[in-house]
Amino acid sequence: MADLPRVFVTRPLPDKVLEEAARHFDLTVRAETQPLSKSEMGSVLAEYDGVLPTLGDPLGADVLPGADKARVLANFGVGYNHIDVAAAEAAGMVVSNTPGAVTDATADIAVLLMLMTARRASEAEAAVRDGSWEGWHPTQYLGLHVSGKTLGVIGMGRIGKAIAKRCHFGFGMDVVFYNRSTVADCGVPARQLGSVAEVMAAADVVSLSVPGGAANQHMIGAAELDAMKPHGILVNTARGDVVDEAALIAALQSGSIGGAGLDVYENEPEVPEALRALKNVSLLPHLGTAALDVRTQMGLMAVENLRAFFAGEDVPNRVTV
Ligand code: 8YV
Repeated sequence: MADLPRVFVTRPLPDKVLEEAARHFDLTVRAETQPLSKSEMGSVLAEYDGVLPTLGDPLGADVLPGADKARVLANFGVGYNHIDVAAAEAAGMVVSNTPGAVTDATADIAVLLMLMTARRASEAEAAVRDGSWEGWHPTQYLGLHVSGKTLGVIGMGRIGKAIAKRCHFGFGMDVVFYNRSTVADCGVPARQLGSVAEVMAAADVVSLSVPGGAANQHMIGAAELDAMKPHGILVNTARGDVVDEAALIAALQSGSIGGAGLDVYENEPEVPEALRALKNVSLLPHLGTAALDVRTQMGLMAVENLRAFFAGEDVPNRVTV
């Protein structure tokens, strides 16, 4: 039997994923949970035929050109803004991701953040935990009742549609959205608006589901935040760099927007002290897909992408520039 392709997995993954991977590859699984350094990644790319990287692993234009062995990067996750796909292609590599597997779980977290922030759950729970809750009264912790309000979606792809579906059918929300290209079928009645600012202005809750990276960096800045209603809530389960975090903090501090529910940050895992000090925010540690069956499905997709590549087949979830 021919030698199996040598594949490097950059973090521990669910058992089922590693068992499946071990059937197809000569597998090395790194035990550390945090990203590799650039020099470690350089060595991996020089030594292995394929890599199964994850969020935050350094695969930029400063690391990839040196790669002289690896031919495929099968990313674990739909977002691949940590990979410079042009540099990977120039180095002769195929890149893939795991769409679909992440959709529902990520949309669930967006809805969770919407409700937590609208109903002031983080602030109120903190009071229960620290013993400062004084007891019920009729005007305590009044929040935003989202039922029947308007949801704004920025980026009407798979995840945007799943959020819209939950909010429309679950909470009777109207849906407006911004998307670069025209989206004819959102799965729910929805109105496509011409700009991000128009959506920010029309919605009570705005949820972001566009990719991170240069194209969308600071898509939500001071001007867009300024367009929001004073009670408006921003939800971000996409990538931290889509939002100008300093501008968001300023808007939250001044009360020009109502609140923010965040699962992602500009410099994870750093979360600015000024953001953590605010009461009108809900802050989660990039939980989007954190469920065993979801992470298993993502991993199996990545393994299938690798298997197809090494079998000389079309890679099912290939991404290109
Ligand atoms: C993943 C995500 O957990 O799929 C994505 O793009 O943001 C997350 O839900 C992470 O990317 C895994 O690498």
